[in-house]
Amino acid sequence: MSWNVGTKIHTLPNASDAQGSDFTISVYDYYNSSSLPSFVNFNGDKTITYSPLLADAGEYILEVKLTDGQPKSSIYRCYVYVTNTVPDFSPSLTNKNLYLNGVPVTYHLPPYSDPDGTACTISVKKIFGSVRSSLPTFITFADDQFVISPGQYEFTSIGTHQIEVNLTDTTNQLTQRYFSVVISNQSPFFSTYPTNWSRKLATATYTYALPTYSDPEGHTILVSVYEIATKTLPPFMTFANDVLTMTVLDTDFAYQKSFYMRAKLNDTNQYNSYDFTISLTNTAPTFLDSLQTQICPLNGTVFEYVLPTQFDNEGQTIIATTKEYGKASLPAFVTFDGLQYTIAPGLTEFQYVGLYNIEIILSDGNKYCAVLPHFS
Ligand SMILES: [Ca+2]
Ligand SMILES: [Ca+2]
Ligand SMILES: [Ca+2]
Repeated sequence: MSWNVGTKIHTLPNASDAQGSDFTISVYDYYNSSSLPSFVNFNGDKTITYSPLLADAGEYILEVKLTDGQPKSSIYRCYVYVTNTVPDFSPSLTNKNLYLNGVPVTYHLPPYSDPDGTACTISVKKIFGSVRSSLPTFITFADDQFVISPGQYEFTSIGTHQIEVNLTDTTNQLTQRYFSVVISNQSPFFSTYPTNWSRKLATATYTYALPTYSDPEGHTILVSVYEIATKTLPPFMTFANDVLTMTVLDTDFAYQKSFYMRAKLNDTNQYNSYDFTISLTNTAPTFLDSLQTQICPLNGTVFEYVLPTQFDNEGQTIIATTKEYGKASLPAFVTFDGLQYTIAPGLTEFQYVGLYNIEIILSDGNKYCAVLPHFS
């Protein structure tokens, strides 16, 4: 028979002798025929009582001998197993995951017991590989309960911590169970992705506000913005209070391009980066109306041709220059003051009769357009 500790009564079957003689029953230890194990009691009749202590756990063989006083006897063997079972938890331990948000997490161990009914004691360790040490300072254990309480800024606590729980019954039967504490931190983030931005290169002060942002654990967020290529801000930009301020002149042609920018949100442990572009554009000046071919009869008249209005989208100063197309200057009978032509061939200057292609270039100092009015 086999059982955990505790009293058990074993009643032997009825016995008889073929000749009807009186007979006696004796019970003894197979290994020591002069005695019984200390926890076994036989009443001389049919009852064997087992009252083992935990210290008696083990395997035993008893022999039961029937004898009628004659040399003949019958011997029966009885196998006895006294067991001592380790204590354990039910249900098993569970892992604990938490974020570094300053809110303590408690973990009460599940119920535990020793099937043999003895009291259990618990000790806990941190285990790393085969190295055991006391619990980290941010984990305390008392009254079967863990309190996991890393400070909101205790970034050194981030990671996986393996905890060993040693459950021991009064006979030092040990069960080791494990669970892990995983402490995580998340990076701050923008509510919406920063948008690309483009404006004209006018004399202006522009602002670009970053989207709102937050940190899942409520950490303080450091915000920085810089040009990716130079790791700093271009000279015309400043950044304060989540706003980029850009102060440009319409003649800052060096800034007429796209700046590849990065905004970084950092809780000093985790960060997120967001890339966007800041662009300043410039377009060439134009005439608001088309130019007209001028036909000037050689009759001694002085003709004037006032050009249409010139316009630059960015408001830059427009410089108009002109010459005969393919030549270095205007024809000798034409003069230009920036806004109008004066065409004054002399009455008898027959050598000027013909078609002249005149080129005008409008420049804002950076971009220009060229048009060809015709005089004839
Ligand atoms: Ca036990
Ligand atoms: Ca965080
Ligand atoms: Ca322009």
